[in-house]
Formats: sequence, structure tokens, C-alpha cells
Amino acid sequence: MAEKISRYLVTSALPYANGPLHVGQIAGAYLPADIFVRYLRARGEDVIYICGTDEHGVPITLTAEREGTTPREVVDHWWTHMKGTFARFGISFDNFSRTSTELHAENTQMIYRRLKEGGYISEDASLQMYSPTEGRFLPDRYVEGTCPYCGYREARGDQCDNCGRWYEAYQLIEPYSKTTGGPAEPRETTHLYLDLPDFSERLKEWIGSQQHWRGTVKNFILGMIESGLEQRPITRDISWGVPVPEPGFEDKRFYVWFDAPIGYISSTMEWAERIGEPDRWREYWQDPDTRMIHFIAKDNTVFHTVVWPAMLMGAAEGGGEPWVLPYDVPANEFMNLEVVVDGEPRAMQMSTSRNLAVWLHEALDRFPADALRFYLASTLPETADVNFSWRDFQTRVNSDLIGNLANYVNRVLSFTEKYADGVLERPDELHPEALQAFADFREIERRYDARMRDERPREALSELLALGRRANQFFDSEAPWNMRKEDMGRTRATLYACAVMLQSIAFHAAPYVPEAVESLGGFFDGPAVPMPDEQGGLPERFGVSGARPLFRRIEDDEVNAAESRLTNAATGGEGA
Ligand code: B3M
Ligand code: ZN
Repeated sequence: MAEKISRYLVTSALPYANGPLHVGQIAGAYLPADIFVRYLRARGEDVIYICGTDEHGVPITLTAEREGTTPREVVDHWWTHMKGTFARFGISFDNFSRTSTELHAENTQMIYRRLKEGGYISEDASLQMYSPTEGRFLPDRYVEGTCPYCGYREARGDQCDNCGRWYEAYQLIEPYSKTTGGPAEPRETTHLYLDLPDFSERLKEWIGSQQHWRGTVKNFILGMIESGLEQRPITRDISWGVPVPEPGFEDKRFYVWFDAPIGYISSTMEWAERIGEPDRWREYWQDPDTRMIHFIAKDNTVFHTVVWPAMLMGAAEGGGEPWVLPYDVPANEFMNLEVVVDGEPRAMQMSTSRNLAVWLHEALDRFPADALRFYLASTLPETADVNFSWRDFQTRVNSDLIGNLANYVNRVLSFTEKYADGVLERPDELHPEALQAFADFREIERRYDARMRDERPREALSELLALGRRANQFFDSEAPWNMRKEDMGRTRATLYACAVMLQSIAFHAAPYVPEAVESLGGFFDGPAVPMPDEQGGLPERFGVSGARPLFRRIEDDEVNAAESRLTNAATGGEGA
């Protein structure tokens, strides 16, 4: 069908190991990538899907302090939790690593050294808040004080929640440490900086030539480079993170966003090691034929399209092989919640601190993974912000997944069992109506393929539903329930044609609802494959035995229960 690309390296943003996953994250970076990867694998492409937890950053230290434990324990707990939740949801990573490994620290230091070798690192002093009682520098999130602009008393270290202004923490009036309440004072500290401005021209040229990038992403980034890039500090005065291999920096660590994307490399190396081909990672990172695709949510765009490519370009100049640059960075918009308050649906932003979120592991306790995958796929924020709504979930699953797709499967299989002894032989000739339906299938499949390769699984899903509609229409117009009374030969040919379409539906549904398509194999003897081309490729026979419904309907009381969990969180009621 489409041109064959030699190799894909697909990643999803590394989630912070600092709390449970919610559906907004899933819709932004994980489910679209998983669907994309499953499709490419089914098409026989060489693809690996890489991820892992992001285990550094100040919020993790804050969690540990709040819970009276250590960052190590926090990340160990959430790594295990996330890995398990992703598996329950059917996310098919080839490797799920973590950034607190020894290998990752070595890689981070290696990239740093190469950047330095390339001449892109400098040292500079700046003012940072310091807490004399605690004897440590305070990251911005640890400082509060009075806003220098509006006088708001609990202004955060970098931005005022009252007037929205941005400033440097040392501009706060009467600043204090958030953890102890004691005074904080500005002190001079030295950090390492990445010379981002030096990459401006190269980045502009490189991004400008990316014809396939989403217009929104591309224009936003080009505008940003146009308005001027700044030197970025890549170290912090913190104790949890990757050590900085420089004298005088023993008490400092790399900034989390410096080491995090390098985690993609580390996780690929871990994968190669695990499959017993320790050098395989090089194919994906050093052969320019690789298409590296980073699925992320839009708030991570700048890091993936500016800072990270600059790091890779710069590191390549400091020795060793060149690195593959991102081929595409599909950045998704946000998913908000629709919450029923006082009987009325209302759009609200998720708030993890208020427990106003649909946690994936909780959703999986209530509903099958495939039903959740199907709904989320149908409402992915590919082009605009979207709302997650439990009502909508119920409607989509019951009417589209079950009413359209599963209904077709069920009709064909049960009819075959009942009236054709569960066996369908290839007829000598297929009638014109069947051939026309096959031709329509090929056309819809082509559109599905194009949308999918364009990294738009939500749009591809509409094509899957179109396949379902076309197949149902064929079944309806042939009306085998009448035909069988007059012409059993033609009825068998019709059912055979239906089974051919069923194969295609199974093939194209599998990336979305993998469990269901797998269980289909338990009672339908026929592969999940695209519509064969005109030249043939039609199987000699299909067999059906013991067909069962693939999905159960989503009932009102289940949806009400899920909905009231959110209502309570939104209104601060019971069980929130
Ligand atoms: N951990 C932010 C996030 O989870 C960050 C992504 C890192 S990707 C290298 O949204
Ligand atoms: Zn203010």
C-alpha cells in the first residue's frame, strides 16, 4: 500500500513518577501512540515503542517531604503503579524504563560532555533564593512571598496566582520558605547554561523544512525562535537528580528537563540489552532513515521541538555518531472534564490536587479497557481541546462500538453458525454486490491508512466506523434471513463475503480494541487482514464456532456512579 519506511522509533512523553495516570494524559500522549504503533506493527513495519517514567524534578522531592519518605521510595512506588496501569490498559510499550537508572545518569553525562566539547556550555552566576535555616537553595516552587506587582501575599516563586505576572523569585517582597515558613534571601549561585541562541538559525531551517508537521506546532515554534532564544540553565541547586560531572558542582544536579528526553535514548538501550542485541539501539538513534516520532501533550512542545533537537545537534558535534532528530512531534491539545453539577453538565479543568480527574486505574476498575480505549480514541484532542464525559462514553460505546461494529460481527457469526453450520467455503463466483462492497472497502481502507500514517488515529477511527456501516449495509440489503429460504447457495456466498469484510474490520479495529479482536480469534477461524486486492488472496474457508458477544453494553447505573464520583470531587462532597 503506502511506501515502506525503513524504521520507526515512537515515544510517548515520560510521565512524572509522582502520582496516578489520568485520562487526560492518556489521550494526549499514550493512546494515540499505542494505536499508531499497533497499526504499523500489523503492517509489518520495523517499529519500536519506547517510554519510561520521568523520576526527577522538584515536585517528586516535595511529595517525599510531604509524605515523610524519600524520592527513591516515591518513584519506586509510582513506577510500579504506572507500569501496571499501562499494561491493564493495553499500552504496548517495547520498553518501559525509568530515569533514575545508572545507565541513564551515564547517558546524561555523556550528552553533557559532548555538548561541552562542541562549545555549547557556559558557566554563569545568578541570584537564587536561599534558606539559611535549612542551609539550602530553594527551587522556585519552595518559595512564596508578596507579589512585587499587586501585593498579593501568597505569591508563588515564579508567578503570581492573583495577577498572573511572571518575575524572578528574588523580586518577591518578604520571601519565605514554603516548607519551614522561615525567611529566604537571594544568594549568588553558579550554573551551567546551554547556548540555545547559537542554534537559532539551524533550528529555523530544520523546522521550516518539516512539511509534514502540524501547522499549529510549526508556526508556534517558528514564532518563538523568531522572537529570540535565551541561554538555558541546565543545572539546579537540588540533591535529587543526575549528578553534574564538574568540580564545584557536587551539590548540584542536572535540571529535570535536561535529562528527561535523554531517557528516550536510555530506554532504547535498555530494550536492546534486554532482547540480547545490545547494539540494536544504534539503528534507531544513529541511522538517518529512522523516523523518530514523539507523542506529547502541547505543554511539552518547546522542549521537544527546540531544546531537545538543539541538544542532539550540539552533542553530535562533540564527538561520536550523529543523532537522529525528531521526524515529527505530534503535540496534542488538552482534555477537560464534563462534570454534572446541579444536574447540568459543566466543562471543568482537571485538578489532580482536588481529585477532580478520571484516574485511569479507577476507570479500569469500572469498565473494560477496550471500551475506554474506544471512547478515548473517538475523542482524542488532535486538533482542539476536548471534554471527557461519562455520558458520551456510554453513547459512543453503546451506539458506535456495539451498535455498529460489534453488531455486525455478531450478526454475521451467529447467522453463520445457525444457518450455515459454522462453515463458509469460498464460492466459485462472488456476485457483483459483494465485489462492489469489497471495492468500497479498499477505498475506505486507503483513507484509514493515510490518516493513521498521518498520526491521526481519531480520524482513522471514523474510517473504521465507515467500514462497519458499509458492511452492515451490505448485510441489510442482502437480507440473508429472507434469502436463505429461497437460495441457500447465494446466502452462503453472501455470508462468505461478509466474513471477508469481517477480517478487514478486525484488522482495522485491532489497534483500538486489541483484547476484543484477540478474543474474536477464539471463535472465528479467519485471520485479521486488510481486504485482499482484486488478484485474489481470499481464504478457502472460514469457520465459526461458539460465537459470543465481544462487548457488553454500558449501563446507566455504572455511568451514574462514575459521574457522581466527579460531581462529589467538584463540589467537595462525600467520597471526593
Ligand atoms: N515528565 C512532563 C509531563 O509528564 C514530562 C515529560 C517529559 S518527556 C521527555 O508532562
Ligand atoms: Zn500579583
